Amino acid sequence: MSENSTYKFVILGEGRVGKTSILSQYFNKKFSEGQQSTVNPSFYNKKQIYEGKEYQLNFWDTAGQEQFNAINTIYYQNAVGALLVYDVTIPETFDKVKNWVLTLKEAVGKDIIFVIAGNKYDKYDKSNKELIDNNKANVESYCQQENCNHFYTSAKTSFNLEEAFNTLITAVLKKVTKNQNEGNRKGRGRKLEIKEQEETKEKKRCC
Ligand SMILES: Nc1nc2c(ncn2[C@@H]2O[C@H](COP(=O)(O)OP(=O)(O)OP(=O)(O)O)[C@@H](O)[C@H]2O)c(=O)[nH]1
Ligand SMILES: [Mg+2]
Repeated sequence: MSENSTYKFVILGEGRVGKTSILSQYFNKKFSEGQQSTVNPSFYNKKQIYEGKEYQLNFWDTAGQEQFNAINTIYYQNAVGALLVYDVTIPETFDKVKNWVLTLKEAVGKDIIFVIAGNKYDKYDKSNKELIDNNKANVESYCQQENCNHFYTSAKTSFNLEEAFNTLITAVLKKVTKNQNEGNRKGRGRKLEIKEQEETKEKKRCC
């Protein structure tokens, strides 16, 4: 049986937090101040070599607006990893991330690997500093409790995007290869057992 080498990732978060902009910057090095709200989900593909093997990673962009939430559930089925995005200048969008985590775990399983991105960090200035800093302890304690990584990002300047994606991709591929290796070992173990049983039978027949 051939091993799976295509994996699905999703990017989730409240409307207008910057999901499409993050993907557009990371994959196409493009940023638009006038980015339109996503209506139809689409995906970006990335080829990734990990431990000498090639993987196809598909990153699905979804619409964050409430009216599309029912549609979203279809898109995150079978996902192995997720980038959860909030807008650092709107702390309530971080509370929505917590809801997404619950929904995601329910739909995909509690082992789903996710990274949280506090996006629009380029807006960290005098007017937003206090707001962002005040929410930091809340974010950190949640990430500690959930054992996940958090990055401040900017789709505008591409700040920390490589780091966030690399962390997510590496964690997923590490888990996937570990599962595959364990599966192979079990498979080989079973084959050995069967062979031994057959040899015993052969011996019984011959003598
Ligand atoms: N300054 C700044 N603006 C950003 C950043 N990321 C996105 N934006 C702006 O925020 C707005 C919304 O960005 P989108 O990428 O469309 O957000 P989205 O999460 O995909 O929104 P939906 O598709 O409606 O769910 C756009 O005007 C972007 O230009 C960022 O890192 N910094
Ligand atoms: Mg979008």
